[in-house]
Amino acid sequence: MPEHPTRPFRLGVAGPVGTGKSTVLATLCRELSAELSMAVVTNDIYTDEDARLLRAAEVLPVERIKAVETGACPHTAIRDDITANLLAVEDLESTFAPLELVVVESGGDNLTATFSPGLVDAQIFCLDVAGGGDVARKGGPGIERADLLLINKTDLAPYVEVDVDRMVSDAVAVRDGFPVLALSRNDPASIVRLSDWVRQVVAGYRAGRHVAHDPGPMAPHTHAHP
Ligand SMILES: Nc1nc2c(ncn2[C@@H]2O[C@H](COP(=O)(O)OP(=O)(O)OP(=O)(O)O)[C@@H](O)[C@H]2O)c(=O)[nH]1
Ligand SMILES: [Mg+2]
Repeated sequence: MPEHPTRPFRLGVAGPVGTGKSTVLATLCRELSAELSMAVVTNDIYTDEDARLLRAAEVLPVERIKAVETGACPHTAIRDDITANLLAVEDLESTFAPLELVVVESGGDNLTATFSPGLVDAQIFCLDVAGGGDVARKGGPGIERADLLLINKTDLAPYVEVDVDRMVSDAVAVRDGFPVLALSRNDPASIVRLSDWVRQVVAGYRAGRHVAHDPGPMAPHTHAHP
């Protein structure tokens, strides 16, 4: 546990493709960058599309947004070999010292990808209602043990016939006390709850109370091609 943290708090945002991770980063920058000195790192497989999206949204000065092109399955760069991400984070931390919060977006992966605790101090796992009301029941390390689980895009629930309350309670049931938050970029109250959660973990980190924990890896597997 860091008694006197000497570097900024590092927060990861992971989750399946298109669940709203970049939008969550943009929201956090909008809500928190006036009170916390921030920078972000995005991960894409082949492009810097997410970084360009965030730069275009003008949520942070462009030079505080760095892209890592993983060239491989996103989980590789956030858990198996975190070197490229650590270099990007450390580069931002030294260029813009003293930063207070660095947010790292994983490339969109499947339900199994989580950050190494060597890269981030806490992680958010992002699902959305459009992925289906039963996803929260499917489990996996991110859904069960990320520091915060988001059930995102709740404004779409009526269109995809998903019961948000049910999805949240399904998630709560598999999370052993870890928090769950229903979120929509169109719901200001939910954005306040998300921002307050981040404020609270950053404050705990600064006070030396934050204990990073590992949601655990995906099941062993290989990437061999015939
Ligand atoms: N209706 C609605 N759409 C949203 C919300 N958040 C994000 N979106 C939309 O969902 C799509 C995907 O959002 P992104 O933030 O790019 O998702 P992502 O998880 O970063 O996507 P990848 O990085 O490609 O995995 C975009 O069209 C967003 O505009 C939300 O709260 N409500
Ligand atoms: Mg994205």
